[in-house]
Amino acid sequence: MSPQREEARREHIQLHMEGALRARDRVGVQDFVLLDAHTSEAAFLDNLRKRFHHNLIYTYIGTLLVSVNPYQELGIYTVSQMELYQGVNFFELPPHVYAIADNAYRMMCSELSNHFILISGESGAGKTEASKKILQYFAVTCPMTESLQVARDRLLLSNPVLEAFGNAKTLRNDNSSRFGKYMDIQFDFKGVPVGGHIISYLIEKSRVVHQNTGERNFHIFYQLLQGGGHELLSRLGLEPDPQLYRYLSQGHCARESSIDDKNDWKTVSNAFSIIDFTEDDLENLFGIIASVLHLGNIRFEENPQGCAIIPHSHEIKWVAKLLGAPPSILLEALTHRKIEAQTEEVVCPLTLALALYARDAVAKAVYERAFTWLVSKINSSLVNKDFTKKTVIGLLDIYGFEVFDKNGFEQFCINYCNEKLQQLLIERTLKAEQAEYKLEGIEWEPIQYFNNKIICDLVEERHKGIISILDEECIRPGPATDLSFLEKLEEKVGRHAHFQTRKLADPKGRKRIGWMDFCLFHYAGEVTYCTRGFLEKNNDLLYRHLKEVLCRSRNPILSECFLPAELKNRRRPPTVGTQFKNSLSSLLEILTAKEPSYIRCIKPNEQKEPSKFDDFLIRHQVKYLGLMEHLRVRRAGFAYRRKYEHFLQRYKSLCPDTWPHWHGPAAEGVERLVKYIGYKPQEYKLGRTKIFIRFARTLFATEDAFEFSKHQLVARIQATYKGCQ
Ligand code: AOV
Ligand code: MG
Repeated sequence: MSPQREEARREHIQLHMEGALRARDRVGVQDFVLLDAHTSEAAFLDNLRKRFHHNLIYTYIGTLLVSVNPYQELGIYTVSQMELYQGVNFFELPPHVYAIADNAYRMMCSELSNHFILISGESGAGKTEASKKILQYFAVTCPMTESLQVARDRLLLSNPVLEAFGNAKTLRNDNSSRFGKYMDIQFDFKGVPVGGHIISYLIEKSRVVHQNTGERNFHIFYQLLQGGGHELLSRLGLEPDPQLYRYLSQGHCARESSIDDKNDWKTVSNAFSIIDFTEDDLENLFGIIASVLHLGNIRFEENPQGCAIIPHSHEIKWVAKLLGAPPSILLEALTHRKIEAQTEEVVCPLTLALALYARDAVAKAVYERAFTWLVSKINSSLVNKDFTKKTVIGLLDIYGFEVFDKNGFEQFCINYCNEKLQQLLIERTLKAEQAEYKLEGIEWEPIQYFNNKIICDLVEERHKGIISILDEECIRPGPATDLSFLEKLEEKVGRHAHFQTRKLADPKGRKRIGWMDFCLFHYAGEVTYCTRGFLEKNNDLLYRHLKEVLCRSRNPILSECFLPAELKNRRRPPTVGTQFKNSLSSLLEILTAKEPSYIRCIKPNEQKEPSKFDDFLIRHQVKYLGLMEHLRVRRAGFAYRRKYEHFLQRYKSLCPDTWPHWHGPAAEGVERLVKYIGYKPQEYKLGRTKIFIRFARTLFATEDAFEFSKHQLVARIQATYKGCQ
């Protein structure tokens, strides 16, 4: 670090320390642990509110970061801010997402361990923004070689591309992630970012064909129309006005003042050129995007026999051209269905409703597969084979918990995913922490918390959970419907404490109406789901006839995505619910093998407005995120723990008794060591196999001392402790 930077940092720290006490009453404390011993929920909120009104959006609970979305640019993400946080002990500076990133990075470098940063919170709380800030932090502050600059740029630029294809405006968030994303950033042994890998989870493909009022389709459609330019659009047979396309105008907000599609197109085009996409790749990709828009505009009519026909061929011609299929075959596949009858195949015409279903199914399928292709293409540009020994920091940014007036299969999956992540957090913090104290023989007063495992089980348990019941209905011979699915739910999980069904009467209250809801009491609140569409979306059926057309497509992306082997495979693929369940379970395996850091994001108001702190809304989030329980465990517990052997190995040079060798039991060595360097009895406890350190700052001070020269060692450590008391 340059002397100037060091100087600037020290000045900042001093100012911060001096101001801290004076400011405490006015702006709150930066770590909830510093609040009075029996902090009430009101005091917790008060602290959050004070800080928020002073634009201090970050607060710690120990090492967990709580972040409140400011809905305004605060100027706290500059390069000089990044430099300030680089290599600094966690609690020296005000809380920041950069401190979390830096801490994970430093731990990774010093212990050669793998880490992940889990960012959670409801829709619009600021997860995606936080994950972008972290990536930028690494890009700016990590050491870099000239040859690896491209790898770094690709990592950064994968974001705008994936957001264009995977994010959309919803009622909750103008840039809502409609897919889950886990990104490993890979580092070499010097801490240089050398590559990455992305795993995507269940994109909300129903959005391709339908959006609720006030919502939009995926950004890329609008960007292409607004920014693509005359030449490209005419090659794709498109007009710039999004209102002309049925798939883009159902939400009645194709043009949105907060979104600059034209400018975003420029960012995405630039990103594409750096992530190694060829002109052909892009032409084929946009061909697929355009084909979806043309598909949406295909109109069907009914002939006297009640069969669907397509009266105008304009759109069919474009779809056929862009998907690389003969128009007549495509036309037949959109209006007919092949059915296997014993030894032969019979072709029968589709009704109007089925033809509409088939059309939408193609649009969804090609978009979904193009998205998967996009992710794997980005991954191949992020691969770095030159580095075999790598450590990683994983960033998880998923769709947040969401509740709308009407919630369907998509919300069910998204909220289930959030339940699983909450469960991971509970397992790894509240539960594991308390279990460890018990195991290590540390005296401990158990702290009660709500364990949402019961809800996860309700959704995913084999043979008994909602997904299994749904799957059973999907494969059951005979007429299964969304209604019969609901009846099965009532029968099998109807008495579960977190489940309820409501048979709704029509507004006049005379007769039962055909659709019904069920209600889940999620950890984050009650959500009523409408079962309409559950079976269809879980089955995700694409008629064989259409699959054949896509498997023979001359669009190279599609021919990569739809392999002929799919046609031969007569076995039913796993349902969407089961696939999602399995992919979440592998995600949890990936995460379980790594060291965690947590960021809990809070949404301050529903109106997306700056400076508006909605007490009711925030109290609800504080409650369901379990922040009070975290605080209690953190306050009563220990910020850090190390195996005696590891602790001794690292810090033995700090004490003449243990340096250069300690021959007795490691536990005794550690005891001598910490007494020598002046740990106060209340600062630590000795367990069966580990030392437990109550405050992170104690460990940081020890770490500082370790890095300091041996001559200055004792003086420095004593001074540090004086400062801490
Ligand atoms: P999300 O990822 O948590 O929602 P985002 O990260 O997309 O939420 O944040 C929503 C919007 O809030 C952003 O588009 C910004 O306008 C604003 N915002 C969030 N964080 C900040 C910040 N640190 N500084 C300034 N503005 C911010 V979702 O993907 O819907 O679950 O599914
Ligand atoms: Mg997001």
